[in-house]
Amino acid sequence: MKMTFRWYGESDPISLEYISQIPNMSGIVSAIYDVPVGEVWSQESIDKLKEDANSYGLEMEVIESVPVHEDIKLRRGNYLTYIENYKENIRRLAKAGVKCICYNFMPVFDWTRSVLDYKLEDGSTALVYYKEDVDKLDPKKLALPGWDASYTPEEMSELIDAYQSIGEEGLWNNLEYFINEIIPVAIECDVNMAIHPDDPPWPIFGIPRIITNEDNLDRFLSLYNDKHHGLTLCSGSLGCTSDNDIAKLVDKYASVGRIHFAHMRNVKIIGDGSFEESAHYSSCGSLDMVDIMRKYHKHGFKGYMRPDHGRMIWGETGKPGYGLYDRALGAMYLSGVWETLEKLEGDNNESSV
Ligand code: DNO
Repeated sequence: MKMTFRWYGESDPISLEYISQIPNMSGIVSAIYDVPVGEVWSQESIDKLKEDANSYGLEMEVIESVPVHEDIKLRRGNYLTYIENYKENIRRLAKAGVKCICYNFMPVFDWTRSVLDYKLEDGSTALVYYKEDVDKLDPKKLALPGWDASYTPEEMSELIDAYQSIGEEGLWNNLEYFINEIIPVAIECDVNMAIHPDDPPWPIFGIPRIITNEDNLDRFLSLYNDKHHGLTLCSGSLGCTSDNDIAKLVDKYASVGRIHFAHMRNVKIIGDGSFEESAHYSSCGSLDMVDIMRKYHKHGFKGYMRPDHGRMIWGETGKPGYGLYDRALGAMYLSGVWETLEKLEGDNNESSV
């Protein structure tokens, strides 16, 4: 396992130096942020990102995300050009030594929450999703960090209608088409493509979402039978409903080498489709983080891991979910669990000789 940390480039208030000071940190997870969705990233900007990371002793082997243009997800308009651009981005990233690309196939909206700075009892703030508040939101007027904010309300309305009319099966067809186009390039470049599950893993605003549960992950993986076609297993996204057993999913997909990127986040399930993000430590939320780590370890997981969203603690302000302190605590906790598992395994091996 290689521990990594998400970094939003030069505009990120957290410096590469700070990231490099977190013990056991192997590299950053980043992207080129100043290029419109769907366009080709310049080789210079990719190389510069890598050099910046390397100059602090950090690798740049994971990209999150190369976003998928809505025309591809709807298979309309300029989708053929955007798919060619996507392939070119895979080639260019591979040239810079990237080994894993995270992406998602969520229509219009990326991760969705009702409040980004909900005050918890201990004074820290966290991202939360309260179903009844989300149900009252107007998707045409929403903009959350990480979303493509370039749509006008009219464009947004048209997009939402378009997804409602293709429905889940239409989205599956378009995903299959996209996968059949890009995976051969990923194989050629030896880059692992790792889809991120939908967050939350259920339809919102009447728009279909399909990367949501075990059946759909099975269906997704069966679209292309090659290990370069795999998953970002996000414990927090899939784990905000008790219908998904994260340790079981990790056990299943790590055993066949299809998890390339592990997002580790704990969540507190509030019931009836609501949840609060919590500190990584198991008893702070609903997930048994050690059990999940144990499953990765059991299968000799060699992929990348990162602490996912953190709370805001110790007075820090910044990008919701992506402050330094709580994510650094998360990274250390996860590295500590991993080191323990490694050493216990060593002990077991010795005692069995
Ligand atoms: C949330 C993230 C997601 C993720 C994309 C991957 O913080 O986990 O925004 O980066 O969905 O494509």
